[in-house]
Amino acid sequence: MRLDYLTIFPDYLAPLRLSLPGKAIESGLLEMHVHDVRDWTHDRHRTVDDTPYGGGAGMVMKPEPFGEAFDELAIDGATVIVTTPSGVPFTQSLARELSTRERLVFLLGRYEGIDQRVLDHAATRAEVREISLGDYVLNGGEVAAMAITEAVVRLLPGFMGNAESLVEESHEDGLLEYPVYTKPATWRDLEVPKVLLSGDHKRIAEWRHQQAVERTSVRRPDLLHASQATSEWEIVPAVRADAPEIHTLQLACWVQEMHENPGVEIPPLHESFEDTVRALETHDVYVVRSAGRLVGSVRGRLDGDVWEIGRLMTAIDLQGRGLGRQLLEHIQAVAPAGTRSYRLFTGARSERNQKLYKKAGFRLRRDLEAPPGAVILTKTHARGR
Ligand code: JD8
Repeated sequence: MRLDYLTIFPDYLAPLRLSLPGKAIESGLLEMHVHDVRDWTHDRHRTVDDTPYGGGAGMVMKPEPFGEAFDELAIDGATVIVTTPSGVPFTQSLARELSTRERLVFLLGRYEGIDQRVLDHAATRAEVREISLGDYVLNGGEVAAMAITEAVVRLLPGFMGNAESLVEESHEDGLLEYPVYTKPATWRDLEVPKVLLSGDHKRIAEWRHQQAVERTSVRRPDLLHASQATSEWEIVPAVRADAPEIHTLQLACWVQEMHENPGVEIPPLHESFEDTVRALETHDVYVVRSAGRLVGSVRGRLDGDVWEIGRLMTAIDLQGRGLGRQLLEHIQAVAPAGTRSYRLFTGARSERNQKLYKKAGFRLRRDLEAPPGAVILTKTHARGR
């Protein structure tokens, strides 16, 4: 990924070089270029601002230096990020979306902001995203750019030493983090919760989920409502007419999977549309729509007394809102009579998916033979206990 920053305070971004380990830049995973907008001025005072048309307090940043910078940096086809208090809120799901881009160009304003024609012109050459860090006023766009950079870059494949931890985080599944503890087991007469010392992974997963839900309901009920509000995303049985969108969502999810796990073999990528149509006959397939768009799907098929769950998929821009968890809960709930256990396959390196399933009580079964590049997770059905 290439990152360019246009600012009148280039030194303000110096800390980025500290937080983004050099090896990511050395390994070519990341390329960072900070530019001083004044370099594209031609007057003695290197002027970048002027009084606002229509009057009012403060100054506005002039368009010409930005235009010349765009030409020299050839921003065509890039994603231009303008950090501004009037932008859309920055979220984890937006971070994930931006992490799929090849190039980000940050426009960082000061004063009262940047002449609007700079954004309008950029939009004729590149994708332009106006993003706000939050509902408070800063003096410029640099701080927001640094936060967005860190949130995006750490999602790049191969960036975080152990991608595993990425999945456990707040906002990943629509819930805040559960409390964490480490040695010593007793500190200043304070004990670590006994369940965490039990070694019972199922009870630990349930306790952690409960803690996350409680914290979220107290501190961020809006998140809880958002994930509860999936009822607005009604999960319904799929029909033949859903097949084209299911196939499209499937391809999108596998491409994302390939992007997040370079070199991973994704068998379903080779499945045809006819395979998707046939699956509507051979499986119980469910879909979710939001504003008419098919945004999620999952399927199940009975193999003896095992309910085989598969193709759990959610649209990239809705990931992290608990929809995946909702689909997983639903497909378990609709398991037919006679089901004694659940089984599912996922990518051996798909930490995100494996965590979702483990959090839901599934266990990784290295003792069972899985297709190449995949792992099997199973869970006993209530009736099977
Ligand atoms: C860019 C100029 C200052 C803003 C007059 C104060 C983001 N969450 C956020 N809060 N503030 C910003 C932000 C502020 C900026 C610029 C981003 C460029 N200012 C202006 C309008 C009122 N001054 C931000 N992201």
